[in-house]
Amino acid sequence: MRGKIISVEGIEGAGKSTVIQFLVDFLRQRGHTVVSTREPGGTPLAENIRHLLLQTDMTESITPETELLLMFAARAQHIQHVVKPALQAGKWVVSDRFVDASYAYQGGGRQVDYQRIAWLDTWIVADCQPEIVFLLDIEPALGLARAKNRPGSQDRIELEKEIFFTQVRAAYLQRAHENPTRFCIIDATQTPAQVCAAIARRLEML
Ligand code: Z5A
Repeated sequence: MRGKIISVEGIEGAGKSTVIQFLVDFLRQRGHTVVSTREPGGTPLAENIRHLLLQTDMTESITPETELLLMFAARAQHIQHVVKPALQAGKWVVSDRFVDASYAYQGGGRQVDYQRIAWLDTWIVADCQPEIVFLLDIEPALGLARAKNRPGSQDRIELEKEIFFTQVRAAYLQRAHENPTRFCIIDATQTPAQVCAAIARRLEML
C-alpha cells in the first residue's frame, strides 16, 4: 500500500496553518496514519536551509537562482528522508507547501524560467507528486493585512511588496488551471469553518 501526499498552498496570510490541523485530524479520523510536515523544511538540514532562506539579516542579496536551488536542495532532503519513507509505509503526508510553491514564488514572483523549475521538478520530485493541492486563494491586500495582525516579525520573503504576491497568486492560479484534477481552489476569504468544510467535501471524493 502506498500513501498519498496532500499539500496546502497559498500566498502569505491565506490561512494555511489554520487549516492544516483540520486536514490532519480529518484524515486520522478516517483511519489514516498521517505525517504533517512543511517546505522548505521537514528535516534538520532542510530546516537549516529554511533558516538561510528566510533570515532578514543577510549582508548579501540572494539571487533568484540561488533561492530556487536552495528550495530544491531542501526538497531533496525532505523527499528522501521524510516523504518517500512515509509513502512506502502507507502513511499520508500533509505538507504545508510543496513543489507548486516553487512555480508560484520562484517562477511567478522571481520570474525564473518555468522550464528550469520543471526540470528540477522532474529530477527531484519525480513521481512524488501531491494527490491533491489545496490552493487557498485570496487577494494579496487581504492576505497581507491578515498576516500583519499576527505576532512576530516578518521573514525575508514576507517583506516583499504586494506586486510580488500578485504575481505569485497569478502563477498559482495558472498552475491550478493547467492541473485541474490535482488542484482544488478554495476561496480563502470565507470563514475558517467554511474553508474547512470545502476541504472536507474534496477529501470525501478520494
Ligand atoms: N517558499 C518559496 O518561495 N518557494 C518554495 O518552493 C517554498 C516556499 C516551498 C515560507 O513558507 C516561505 O517560503 C513562504 C514561501 C516560500 N514565504 N512567504 N510568504 P511558509 O508557508 O512557512 O510561510 P508563509 O507563507 O509566510 O505562511 P503564513 O504567512 O504563515 O501563511 P498562512 O499559514 O497561510 O497564514 P495563517 O497563519 O494560517 O493565517 C494568517 C492570519 O490570518 C492568522 O492570524 C489567522 O488567524 C488569520 N486567518 C486564517 N484564516 C482566516 C480566515 N479564514 N478568515 C480570517 N482570518 C483568518
